[in-house]
Amino acid sequence: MKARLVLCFFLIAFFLPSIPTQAEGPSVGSVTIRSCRILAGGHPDLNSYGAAGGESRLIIDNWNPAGCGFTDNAVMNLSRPTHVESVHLWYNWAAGESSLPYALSGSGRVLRNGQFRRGSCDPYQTAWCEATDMLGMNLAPGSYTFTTARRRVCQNSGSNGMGFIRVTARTGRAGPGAYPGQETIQPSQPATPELATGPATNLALGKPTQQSSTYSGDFPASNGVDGRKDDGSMFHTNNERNPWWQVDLQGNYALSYIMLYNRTGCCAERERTVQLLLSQNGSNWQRIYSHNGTDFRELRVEAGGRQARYVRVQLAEQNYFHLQEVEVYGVPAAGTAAQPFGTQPSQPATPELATGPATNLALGMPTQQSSTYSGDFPASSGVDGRKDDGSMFHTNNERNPWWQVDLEGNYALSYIMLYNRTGCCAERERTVQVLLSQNGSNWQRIYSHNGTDFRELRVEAGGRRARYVRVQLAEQNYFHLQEVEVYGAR
Ligand SMILES: [Ca+2]
Ligand SMILES: [Ca+2]
Repeated sequence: MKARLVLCFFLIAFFLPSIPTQAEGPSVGSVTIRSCRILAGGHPDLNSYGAAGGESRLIIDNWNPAGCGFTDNAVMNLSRPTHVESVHLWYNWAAGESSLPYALSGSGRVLRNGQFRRGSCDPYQTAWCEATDMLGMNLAPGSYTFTTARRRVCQNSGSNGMGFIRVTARTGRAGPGAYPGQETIQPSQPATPELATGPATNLALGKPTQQSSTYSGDFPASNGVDGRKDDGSMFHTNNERNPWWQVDLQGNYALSYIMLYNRTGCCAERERTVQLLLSQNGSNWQRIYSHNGTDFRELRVEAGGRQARYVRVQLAEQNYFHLQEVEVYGVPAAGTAAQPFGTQPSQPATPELATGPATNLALGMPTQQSSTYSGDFPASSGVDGRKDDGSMFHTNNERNPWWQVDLEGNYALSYIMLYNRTGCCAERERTVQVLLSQNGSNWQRIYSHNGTDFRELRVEAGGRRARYVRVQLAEQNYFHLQEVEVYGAR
């Protein structure tokens, strides 16, 4: 067990590239990352374990030493009956946080609502701690998903969108009776009554959104998933025919129900014809609900376990369309994995942009930032072509710090690339937003990051025209990026 913890600290060292010299210090001995038991790269499977059973040991470790962001789910595939003893993950705990709720599901059913509890911590980075839950469950072969209420599961680039988990278990003999006196849970087995109430996680919270038009910058599409239910936090389209709003859950889920929260200060009658549509690919939609023409404050629409990645609400008439919030509840669909973070809903580029332009329009152009941390980190470092920590822009620690570039002409933008700091502190950019403007005064927010760490982030601009590109944090913090690149055409 002690050796396992030592390995954990090395894993932590790779979460935080800023501390390798500490993690390689004498107190953790001569173990290196190569000593870690990488049993099955991105697709953990007990086939690669191969023991006859009976021995308790680490059986799944889908870590690999690549870039790591945070997601809210991890998948394990069991190829034989298994007595799963414990599940572990590691992350940077918030102050005062001691447990993390999760749901274990198989075949779209919740098998267990558990808690990861804070355990041993890294001696140097004391907020980085092991999170453990003792399961003691006998699981039949199949695919199982751990879903956490917050994005705390490490997702690395080689995991096909799946999070990072470690599982200790004993394998059993195949077939019934592998564990005398204990029932083996089948992934397709109905959940026990106390679990059938379903998980309480709002799948839409903080996910990427779009709307057919935006009434004003105060009411972007992202207001529909910001967790606030008040008129100051609505999405709001223009008055148009069949206006719509949608959210990308970034993975296929078996949906239980959707909650719509209507405007309260006025105008609730505009939502009388609201419809709800689902899609697995963002192109083919299935309408599952049409409202009956009455006013509502809160509306619950049953989804009956239908699978979807995209949820759209839309009016069946011409009007303004606004809601304070949309919540989506369900569980991960079996055998699917979330898309890598940072991806956007399918948004076909215009033909001339689809081939991908090669010129970085921002390179060497005039820049500004809301404040300058020191003379070593001017705004112009964001467009000097260098991607290293010695060439960052860097603001003070302030509310909603921003940086922007003037392209000195309006362009139809294809996409924007953000390159994050690498030596440390990448987590400061978790709330980054991208805004566009044609005149430097009126801004349109086209992207809000989902709260995960990133190294490189590509934000699709869908051919929108802009002269000014701004990046900004949605919170108080220092703000720094190594480089910002802008691609598009005249
Ligand atoms: Ca809201
Ligand atoms: Ca630079």
